[in-house]
Amino acid sequence: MTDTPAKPVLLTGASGALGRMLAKALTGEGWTLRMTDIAPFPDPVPAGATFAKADLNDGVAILRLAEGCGAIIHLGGVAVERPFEEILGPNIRGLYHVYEAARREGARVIFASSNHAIGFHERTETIGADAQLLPDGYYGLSKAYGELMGRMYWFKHGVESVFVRIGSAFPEPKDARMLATWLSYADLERLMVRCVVTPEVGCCVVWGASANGRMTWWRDDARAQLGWAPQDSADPFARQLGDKVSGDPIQERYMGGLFCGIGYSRPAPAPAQLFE
Ligand code: 15L
Repeated sequence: MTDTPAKPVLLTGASGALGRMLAKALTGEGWTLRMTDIAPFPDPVPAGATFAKADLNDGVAILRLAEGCGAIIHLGGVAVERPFEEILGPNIRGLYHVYEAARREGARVIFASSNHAIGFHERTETIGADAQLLPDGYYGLSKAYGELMGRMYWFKHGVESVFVRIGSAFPEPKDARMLATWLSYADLERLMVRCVVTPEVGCCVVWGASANGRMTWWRDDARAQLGWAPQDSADPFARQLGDKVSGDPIQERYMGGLFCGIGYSRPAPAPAQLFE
């Protein structure tokens, strides 16, 4: 049994894979969840939770859903690289609605950011949470924008945020890149708990990756402040996945992998020294 938040927690993107997992896990801990998604919730709604279908574009709906909530775990929006027009509504305008609701309620936002906000850093680098944002597409750009929005709401309105730069949250790692970036569901759940129940978080970044031996890319984040340390590791999958690489030099060069290669049209890769 973990600490139980005093107020309900709004969970956006509840019908996605991570939302469904967290809905089950957090209600299992006795949390009161208000869940929402544009898609119907595919499972039976767990005891302690309610579900309301809503579009992140609908600011009034988001304000109503957030009423009385102490925290918003914001997983909603487009979760893969897509054309700009598809990202704009859910990920940019929707995020504004989430932050406005948080401001009105005095709620904390736990924003599911992504490694794709920094995807064009090279895999040979080790970067801290304050490294330059280098989004690898429109999706990554929406995550970078979300972090900046959260920063503005903290400095201007005192809205607290944790930006969780999720690596690859799947039941199991799927390829050699994920031997570095994998975040187990159990580590993600424990992280979300700490993000909500830690008394003061200010506005901070945490890298969402398990304790993978190959995770040499990311360091210096807010995990100690949050009291979180990953417990799982992709290492047992190294033998079966070590050779599972794309063969594409762009994907293999940069942290963002596949997303970096989508629509890539530079004749030659960007020289790294320009970004130092
Ligand atoms: C993400 O942000 C995506 O939502 C997910 O589908 C994966 O592609 C993941 O990043 C990743 O980089 O592995």
